[in-house]
Amino acid sequence: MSEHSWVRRDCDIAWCPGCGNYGILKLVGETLAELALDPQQTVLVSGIGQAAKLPQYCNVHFFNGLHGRALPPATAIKASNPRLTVIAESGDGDMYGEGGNHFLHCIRRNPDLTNIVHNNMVYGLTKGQASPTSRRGFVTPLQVGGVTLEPFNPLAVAIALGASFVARTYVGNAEHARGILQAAIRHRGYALVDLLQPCVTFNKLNTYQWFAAQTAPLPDDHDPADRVQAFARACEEEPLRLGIFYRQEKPVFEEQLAAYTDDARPLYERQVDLARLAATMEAMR
Ligand SMILES: Cc1ncc(C[n+]2csc(CCOP(=O)(O)OP(=O)(O)O)c2C)c(N)n1
Repeated sequence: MSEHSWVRRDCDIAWCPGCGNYGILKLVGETLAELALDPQQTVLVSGIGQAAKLPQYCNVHFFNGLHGRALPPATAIKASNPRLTVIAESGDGDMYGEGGNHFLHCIRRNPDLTNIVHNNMVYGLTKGQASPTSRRGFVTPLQVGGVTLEPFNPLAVAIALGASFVARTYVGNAEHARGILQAAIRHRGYALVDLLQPCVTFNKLNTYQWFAAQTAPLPDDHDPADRVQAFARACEEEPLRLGIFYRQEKPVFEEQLAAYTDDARPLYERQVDLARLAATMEAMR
């Protein structure tokens, strides 16, 4: 499978020169190739935004849905065919803002999917408004006096909810990011990768230099099985730690569905019993 070109070379890419998304696209392509995944069995799912365009630049099955709504279809795709590798990816606004409710409850469901969040701390597509992860004081055309809100802390929230895999990495550290993406995709259960990424056009605060100075690996003695330690480190802001904060094995959503109790065949392989469906509809009239 290694000869499959995961990244398309036959389309124009609508990202600004220097955008961190180019690095993420390269990383995703390299990681899928290194894991030797079958392109026919791999699905990318995204919402709306610059980050959410990524699946369109890949040679892969994808579903590009509504703003903030990547996780529900990703969960459904995995449930209807658990053999697929499902990756939901989008921006920080899409996943933590408009999609915040789905983010919380997807963690509780624990479907076996990877959730890559391109975290550039800004709404890029709509030209630079503050996102949930924007830092305090960040001045935008809308937040003219600077952001006054406390930034949303996705790692701390995910750990508090008992997410089964929680990691942060930075696109400027490709080797680290590749390792994290591999581990997240291999992990069985919901895996959050908060992937820090500069927006060179609309975020002049959180630049490549800022991320390089502001990030540092988790200490060598960090134990990803220790939830309290993971939570404490997720709450640190200076530096922003990189690595696998927390990891645990727990039952996955699709495995527990009643539809799979007596029948292991994926839902999409089954015939709908039209007579039974008609009777159910009739009973509801
Ligand atoms: C319900 C709804 N609200 C708002 C919008 C407008 N909108 C589209 S993309 C976007 C922000 C995207 O930001 P982010 O998810 O951080 O991704 P980025 O563009 O920075 O990669 C917004 C507000 C929309 N399309 N739908």
